Amino acid sequence: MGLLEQLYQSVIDADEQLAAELTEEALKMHEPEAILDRALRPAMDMVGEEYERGVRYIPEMLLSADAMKSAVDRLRPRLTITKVVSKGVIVIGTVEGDLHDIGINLVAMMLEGTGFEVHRLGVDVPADGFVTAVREKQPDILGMSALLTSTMPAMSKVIDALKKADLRERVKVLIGGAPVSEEYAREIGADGYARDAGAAVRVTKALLTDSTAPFGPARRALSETDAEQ
Ligand code: B1M
Repeated sequence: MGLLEQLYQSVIDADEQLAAELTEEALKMHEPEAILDRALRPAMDMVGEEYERGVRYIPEMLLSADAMKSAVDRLRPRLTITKVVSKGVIVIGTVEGDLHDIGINLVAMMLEGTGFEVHRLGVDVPADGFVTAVREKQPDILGMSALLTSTMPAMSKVIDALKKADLRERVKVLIGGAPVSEEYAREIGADGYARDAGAAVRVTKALLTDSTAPFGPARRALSETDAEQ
């Protein structure tokens, strides 16, 4: 079994220590992004599939998440090594009712690694928590994550709350998470959507270089495909 395959298996087996060790080993020959894409993400996908099929239960899913986190912790120094002067301020969090934070933490790490100042609000953040953070930190971008179909509408509530607080035009809104789509982002009036952490960096950069966003031309930066051009 190859190293990345062993790492994939260690996350599925929820072996936290082995996952950390194998990640250290893998970093000697692979880029962190490759480790994420070829071992860690697929392992969590498999864990989710097994949960859906009823062959894995929540406590096991949680233990695999811990193994994934210990692996991601080993990647962190390599993902943030290029940190330079702040390119912009971002406030980021998982919406109300949602406790998933592995993906958003990766997004935060990648943004920090590219030189952005990131304020993490954590999980289960109510709409007024986002609004307060926008008022206090005055970020360029507000990032929201949702992993559950049932918590996606909370993103729309945050945008409504920003409008009510007269803050919507002061910040650009980026959303992401497995069930979220570009179509949904357009539907709720977000400025950007990113499929993964790499795309989040590209879309963030695109949103910040478009001085007339949000609303009109910001839509050009809505998807990572657009942002890549
Ligand atoms: Co949950 N869970 N979970 N879970 N869980 C999913 C999401 C699920 C798809 C599993 C399944 O059924 N196949 C399913 C959701 C179904 C749905 O609604 N569509 C599900 C469910 C049902 C639940 C519970 C309801 C189970 C229950 O209690 N009955 C419950 C809900 C708890 C709650 O939130 N209120 C629950 C609980 C949990 C755990 C606590 C056990 C644990 C989370 C631990 C943690 O995060 N600290 C957990 C886990 C681990 C998962 C899976 C297996 C893995 C998620 C993950 O970390 N993926 C997940 C199945 C899956 O995703 N395949 C599942 C790896 C991560 C790197 O990817 O999070 O997608 P991801 O992030 C990516 C992109 O989405 C994107 O970039 C990230 C990095 O590339 N992205 C952004 C994310 N946020 C972004 C923001 C951006 C831009 C990009 O801009 C701001």
